[in-house]
Amino acid sequence: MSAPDTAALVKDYQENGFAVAERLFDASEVAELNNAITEILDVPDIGSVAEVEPGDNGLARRIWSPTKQHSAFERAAAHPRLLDHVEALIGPDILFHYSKLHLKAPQVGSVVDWHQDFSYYPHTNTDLVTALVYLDDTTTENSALQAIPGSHRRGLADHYVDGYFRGKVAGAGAPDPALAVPIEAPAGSVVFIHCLLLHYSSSNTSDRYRRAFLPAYRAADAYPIHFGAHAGHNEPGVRLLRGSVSDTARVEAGAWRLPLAERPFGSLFQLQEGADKVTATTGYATLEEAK
Ligand SMILES: O=C(O)CCC(=O)C(=O)O
Repeated sequence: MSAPDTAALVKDYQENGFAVAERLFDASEVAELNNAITEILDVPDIGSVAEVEPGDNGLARRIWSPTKQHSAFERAAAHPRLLDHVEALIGPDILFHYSKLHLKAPQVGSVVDWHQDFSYYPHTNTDLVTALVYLDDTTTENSALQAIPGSHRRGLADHYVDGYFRGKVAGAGAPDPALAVPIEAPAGSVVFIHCLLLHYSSSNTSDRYRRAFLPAYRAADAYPIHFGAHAGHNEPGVRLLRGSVSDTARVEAGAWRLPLAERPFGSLFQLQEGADKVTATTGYATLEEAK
């Protein structure tokens, strides 16, 4: 199979910090992934596989490490079509970093506050990309990702509140929402997010789900510079998907504030909401990702 034409994707990514590959996964592949979600959640204790929305609706908002929970996600994360696009963005030597899955339920769907992914896991360089795979047709109403184009070229914003890392850009430093661009796309499309892109998503005000699978990748010569909870949890699962491993860390000059949180957390939802770490009975203790 010939390599896809990714010139426009690369141009968008370099200019804006994000780029969309429409319908990279076809309808049957999307259906397979949505069936896999149903299978993962078909357990007596949903808290053993997922994080639930606050309150008492019992709805899952986040499936932990879906690539570890179902082979359909493992295959999708390593799909050659997806990796061809990742390669165009970060080069031929590709590590799988980690994965997660967000389920934004109709009329619910927790907010994801403004943030840059790199604030959670600083590395020696910024060739880290998250692929957000929409599993439903996605519009502003059902919580399309929103981003500030070009923000990936302006360094790392302040993700601290009251002296601790809170994984969000809040208060006076928060971006003007009027500058945000909603990234709407049909099911099966993939939004590639540069690790320094400022992005957020609102709650879901529609009657439709917005499910998204998020495998994250990095160049093989990008090494973590902070061995906190995220690296502690995810580094053992990092593996080569394409190309060669690197015995050399490529280092971009810069000063990166480290994610020193006040207390342990599982997901970015928990951290941004200021929630206490959830108890072992929910299963977070074994499946948490710290992002
Ligand atoms: O699922 C979303 O809407 C956003 C996810 C996100 O920004 C993240 O997990 O970093």
